[in-house]
Amino acid sequence: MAESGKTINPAAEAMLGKAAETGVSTAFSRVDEMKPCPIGAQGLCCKNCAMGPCRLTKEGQVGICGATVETVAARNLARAIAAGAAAHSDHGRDLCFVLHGAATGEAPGYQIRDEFKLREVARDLVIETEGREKEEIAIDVAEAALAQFGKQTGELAYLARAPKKRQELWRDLGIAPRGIDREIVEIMHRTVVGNDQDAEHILDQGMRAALGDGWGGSMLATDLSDILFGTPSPLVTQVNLGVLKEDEVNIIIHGHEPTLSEMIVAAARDPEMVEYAKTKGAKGITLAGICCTSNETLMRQGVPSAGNFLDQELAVLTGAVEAMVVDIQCIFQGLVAVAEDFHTHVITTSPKAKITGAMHMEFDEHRAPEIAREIVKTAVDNYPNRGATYIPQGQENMVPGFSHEYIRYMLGGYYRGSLRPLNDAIASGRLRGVAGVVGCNNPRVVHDQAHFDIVKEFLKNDVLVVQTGCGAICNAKYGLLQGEALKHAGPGLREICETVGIPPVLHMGSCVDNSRILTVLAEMATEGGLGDDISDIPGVGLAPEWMSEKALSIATYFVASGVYTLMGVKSPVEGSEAVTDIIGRGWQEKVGGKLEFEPDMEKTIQKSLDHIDKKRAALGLPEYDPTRFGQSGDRRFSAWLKARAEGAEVSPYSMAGVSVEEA
Ligand code: BF8
Repeated sequence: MAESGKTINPAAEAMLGKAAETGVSTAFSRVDEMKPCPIGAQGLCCKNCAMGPCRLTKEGQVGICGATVETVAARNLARAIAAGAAAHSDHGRDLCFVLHGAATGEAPGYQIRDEFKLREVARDLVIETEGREKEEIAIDVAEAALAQFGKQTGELAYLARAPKKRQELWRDLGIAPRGIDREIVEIMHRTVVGNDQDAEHILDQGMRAALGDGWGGSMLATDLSDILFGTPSPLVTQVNLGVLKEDEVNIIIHGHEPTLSEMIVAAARDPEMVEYAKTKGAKGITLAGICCTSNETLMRQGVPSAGNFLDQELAVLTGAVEAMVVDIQCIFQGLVAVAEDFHTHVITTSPKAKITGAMHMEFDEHRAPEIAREIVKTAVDNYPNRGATYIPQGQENMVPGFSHEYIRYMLGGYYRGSLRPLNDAIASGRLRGVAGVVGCNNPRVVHDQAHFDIVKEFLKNDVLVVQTGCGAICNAKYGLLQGEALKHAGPGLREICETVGIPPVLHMGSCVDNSRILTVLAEMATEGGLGDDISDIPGVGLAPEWMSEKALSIATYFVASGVYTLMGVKSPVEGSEAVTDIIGRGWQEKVGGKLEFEPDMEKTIQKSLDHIDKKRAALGLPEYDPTRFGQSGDRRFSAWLKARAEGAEVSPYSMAGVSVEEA
């Protein structure tokens, strides 16, 4: 870890030095000044009516209305889940409008890039495809998708993608979501003063709304993004603040929706615009992403990433950013204050998110290419205003783009694409299990450290890791999202990755793309060999540096789908033993997954591996034994080459006799 003790990213450390020198405030410094409210931190502040706010401090105390500690903590958690589910789902809703516009021609600039996926989605939404033009199908898909938000009865169409057993469980428990919006609204209703006052019952609705996010709003956001912008497949790009260029116009795209950012990519790559940048003295235009906009554009367009959540203010501090273009979610208001010390324009674009003091250039999908050009031109025009710059050196290669479609393909091509080899690898013990390590950064813990330490330890233990969101960008910075990372992998994992030709950590996209992980888990459960439900799979979900309400929604839908999910930092309900028990032991009994908050990383790793081993045992799989498999092919080959270079008389046939130790 670097000197400040606040980040493990040397580029971020360099920028923190600059912030300290110049007295610029960032989240890294504000966190020292802002002690968390001890009552709110425990989940025990109730401000749902004007008789309070009631500040409960211990078990047994009640609010003015008589609400108990567990009711208050459950209501607070449920409301946070509702907010997170609303954010993801509203993102999905907007993509419905863009798809509709693309199909009718009212949204010029957008097109249907993945017709195959369109037809697949149409099938799942029960829309006729035979003999129809893609535009006709797309209009119906967009309308059917929109209807999923406002549905009042029945259940969401995509629940049918879950294993049969899981669907039945949801129905039996009464938590199968009827409509995406309805479940969110119902949480708001239930948590109004004097309404639902049974913690377990409130939190059941939390699961229902979260499932509406994972198997509804987020899954639609992912699918429609793929239809419009292409289903990702692996490519090579770069990450870290060093992707910014001293002699080019630097534009950062930050936020979540791919709709505007895709247009900005096109505008920034337009040769005319590049020529225009040259007239201003720049050598060209560099576009770089932050947060999930970055995930969206790096996996489809190869746009490099300047970093994750906590890197956003540091990027402006370089003095080399002409425009920070933001849309929705995870955007620090503090960006505007940092930008005041530089020439950087912070440009808000969403009708849903303005920031006082920022420039607003509102996005409208009906004239997206034009607006994108205006934004890029504004950035270019700002280049001559640039003062001194300081871009920390260093960037790393990464290979993003492992959509579930690509994972299926890479395991067997078009002809035999399936997850069978993955299941077999787990069943044989070559892979101990799988882990999804996702979510944010949080300045209350060391930037990037938990993500990196946990994932490295999983790799050593032959656990295949998939990542999304800021967790994925984090480990890309430290080289784990490329082939070279195999040096960290245990023998079985290494063998699998070498055979398939993949890095040991798979980037699966943005935070709404956690729905891709659900799809993979559902397919693993139905493929055979690993039980018949998601809760049977030797796997875990983690968000070790979470901070957003969206992470709580994600965690809850993973748990309700059967996944043991461990969150770091701190528990938002630590003031209530009863609620801690409901979401842990209680949910474990109900849905086969449990939600646990574990700030200790060593314990998190141990609990994860223990859980994976327990699931292996329950399936009757051989105990994990790292010595059983894989003297990896290329290590033995390297040893053979080395022996030959040193003059040893080795024939190609002796390769098998060279021990790994010699490598
Ligand atoms: O949705 S991981 S900090 S950027 S909330 Fe935000 Fe967290 Fe990053 Fe993407 Ni997800």
